[in-house]
Amino acid sequence: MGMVQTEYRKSGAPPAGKATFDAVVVGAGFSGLYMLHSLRDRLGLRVRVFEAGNGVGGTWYWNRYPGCRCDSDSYIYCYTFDRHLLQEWEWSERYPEQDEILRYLEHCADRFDLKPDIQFGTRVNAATFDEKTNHWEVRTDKGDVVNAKYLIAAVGSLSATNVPNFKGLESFKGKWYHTSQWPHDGVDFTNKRVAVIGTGATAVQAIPEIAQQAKHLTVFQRTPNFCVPARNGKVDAEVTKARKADYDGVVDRIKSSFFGFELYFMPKSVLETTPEEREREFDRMWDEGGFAFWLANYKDMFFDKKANDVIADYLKRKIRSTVKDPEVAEKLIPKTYAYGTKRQPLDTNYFETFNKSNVALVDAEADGPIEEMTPTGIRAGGKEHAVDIIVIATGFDALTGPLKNLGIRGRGGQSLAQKWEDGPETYLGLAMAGFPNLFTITGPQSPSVLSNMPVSIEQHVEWITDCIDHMRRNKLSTIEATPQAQQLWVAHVAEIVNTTLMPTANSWYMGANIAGKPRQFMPYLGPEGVGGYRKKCDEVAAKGYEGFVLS
Ligand code: NA7
Repeated sequence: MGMVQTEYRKSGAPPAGKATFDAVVVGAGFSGLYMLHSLRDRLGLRVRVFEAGNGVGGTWYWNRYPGCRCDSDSYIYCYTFDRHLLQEWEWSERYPEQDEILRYLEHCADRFDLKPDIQFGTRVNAATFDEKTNHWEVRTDKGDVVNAKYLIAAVGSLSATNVPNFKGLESFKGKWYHTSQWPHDGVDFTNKRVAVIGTGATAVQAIPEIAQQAKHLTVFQRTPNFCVPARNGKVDAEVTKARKADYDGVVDRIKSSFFGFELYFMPKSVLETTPEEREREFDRMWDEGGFAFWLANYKDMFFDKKANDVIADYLKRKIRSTVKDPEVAEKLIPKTYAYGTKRQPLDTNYFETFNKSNVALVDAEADGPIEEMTPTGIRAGGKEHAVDIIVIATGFDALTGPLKNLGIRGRGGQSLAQKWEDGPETYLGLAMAGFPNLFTITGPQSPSVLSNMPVSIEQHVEWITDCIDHMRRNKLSTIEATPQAQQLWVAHVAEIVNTTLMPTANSWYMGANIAGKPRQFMPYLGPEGVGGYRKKCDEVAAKGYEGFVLS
């Protein structure tokens, strides 16, 4: 292992005078770690990874807020490429906490000896394609200038922090924290008056935990969410044993499934069921916890508003029966979008938390939106709420944000950020016309955030590795998506999603959470989910990289 100089390297014509690599990978989370391992140890390439954090882990390095854990079941939220690793690693719970997932990724980095090829504490801020040498010149905030034949963005889909431009935030005399940039030594909420802004998946995890510690908690809600219980806990030893005995089967099933889970829609319309029958099914999914309610419900949930209303009604009744104050319950019930069209948060005592005497809800609609931060708190709807700490759980500039931040310039000096001003355009969510030898792992217009991420990450890493191997074997210097193939893919992504209810919500999938961001549904949804998408990518490769120009 380690850095290997290859015959391939010698056959290229890298510019002289700068450190040169076969590939630069940006990011050392789930995707960057596997990409490094795959290119270096399978193909023998010389790879440099740049990582902004001071350690591996990506999402799991940055997001350390109380209650932070994974919403995918642990037995499938991991690498599957190494069967020994799968057998040896023991997860402590159904949904492990952030520090356990980080320990897992640390373990993987050590197990595969990845750290020597990762430069930590270094952010890539420019990457320019040189048309004379067919190499990328990559620059970092630490002053590095390196060249590489391939540039691979392993920057994650939810890594560009969104701190809204709250008026007066700089005047606030207390402490404020965004959940995705949490202090490593934690935050002590004891005896503090705390505000949480946001009620997305992050806040839904954090609020019950913070409410237990804080003297008082005020939650500022812009849009309420449909939540389903996570039902976290120890996994039965027999279940774990059976899964380990059948890991090949598990891996095959998640790879060919719709969302990368062992979850399957019920092949029936909810409108064809009797109230008793569907209530039984809803109870079963509710009791099962996790994403079953969202991703294994009646098949017409995402297509038919009438069907969706029937399903949403069950969740609304759950909120009403859990939250004791009817006025608060009404504020917590979503009314402006169809169920499932925003990311499903999984909760542990979220709605119950609003029954606590130290917790208050300020709803933008009923009570008035946040107007400004003052030196001592937050003013919303004309009323000042005095707090000592503000927790900003306002999410991310999803999918396109992390890529636009890299300062990428392709052919003719074309800036990716400018090119995407009206929304992303990619081929397969993997590559872009005008940006040769650049690959994006779980980029926009791939299943990405609409799937169990490690499944999609492994698929992309393996596809990119095979592609680079093909380039190497055929002594090719560039691969680039054609504008035609890209146009067709963008149209296909839109056409499929427009048959669903998904674009009707103001979700971060649509870019609606960021002021001024173009409204375009960014992940790729179907028609056969991640399984069908995988087949499509494999077909493209089998046809000699159809839709790409190789030279
Ligand atoms: P989300 O899901 O984007 O949630 C952010 C929350 O913050 C959401 O409730 C937003 O309301 C709210 N928000 C955003 N901007 C503002 C402003 N300006 N004022 C008030 N409230 C605001 O981010 P999360 O971190 O919870 O989750 C992101 C993903 O990470 C999650 O889905 C998992 O995949 C992992 P909105 O709904 O936009 O009206």
